[in-house]
Amino acid sequence: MSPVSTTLDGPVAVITLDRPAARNALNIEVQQGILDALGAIRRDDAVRCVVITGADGVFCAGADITAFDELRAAPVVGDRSASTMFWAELTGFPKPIIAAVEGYALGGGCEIALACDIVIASETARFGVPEVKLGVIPGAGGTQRLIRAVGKSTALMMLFTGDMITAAQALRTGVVADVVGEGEALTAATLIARRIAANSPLAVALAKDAALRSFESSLQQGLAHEQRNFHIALGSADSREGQDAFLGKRRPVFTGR
Ligand code: CO8
Repeated sequence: MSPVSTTLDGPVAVITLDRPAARNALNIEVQQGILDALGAIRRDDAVRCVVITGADGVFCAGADITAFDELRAAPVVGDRSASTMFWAELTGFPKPIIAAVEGYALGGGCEIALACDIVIASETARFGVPEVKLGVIPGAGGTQRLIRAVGKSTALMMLFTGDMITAAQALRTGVVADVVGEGEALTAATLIARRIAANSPLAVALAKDAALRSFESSLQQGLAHEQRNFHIALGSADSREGQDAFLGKRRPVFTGR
């Protein structure tokens, strides 16, 4: 049985990591499974938003600790392994991705959440980067995205101690957008995904592209990129449809063109 499953709920695709005996740890099969799922979703215009979650009350316990030798064997430069391709696809994905986190999001699991656009957590969720306890450090954005998400002091406390933070702390520091009751993260994330899917997919993709550019550029460069995307959106059929629908007091029907 595949350790990753995808279900379609109208325009929302839910990808579930399903390897509960190892707390959904990321072995090659899990990473290949998410990579394949994202590839199919990327090509399917009917899917407008993605939710990633974990089965059995755990998001993901990080890299598979039994498989570190595979990681050691990978070349430092030019690696085309499923792992490298998976992280590249996740972080460069054009459609919005929401992480629905129940239970532990540790190591690579925390890095998946940090790479998603929005994180919704249940009140019992725990986030951590315990890599130093294993003699390694995060290798998929954990040092870079965590510090941007929570600020220097909290990030370094987490990175140096390996201690977890609670959902409440994650909310306070901005790692997560909302905290819901235990067992409700997927439902809450899916509701947000449906609201996103009702908007112009082109405008949402342009907003994602412009907003994430802020991590890579100066303010002036980011503003110039925003202007570029703004004018692309303004010239789209979707922007005319949005305008007509508002003025005609009806629901818009967006096509992504
Ligand atoms: N990898 C492999 N197996 C795991 C992992 C994991 N990350 N996490 C849990 N498991 C397995 C356990 O070994 C156990 O297996 P078994 O039943 O056969 O003994 C089973 O899952 C259940 O685990 P627990 O009994 O520990 O379950 P608990 O609910 O008590 O605890 C925890 C759950 C808190 C998630 C706990 O299992 C834990 O701390 N796991 C490890 C978390 C961790 O350290 N993650 C970071 C991994 S490193 C990383 O992500 C980046 C690595 C970069 C590598 C570079 C290498 C060169």
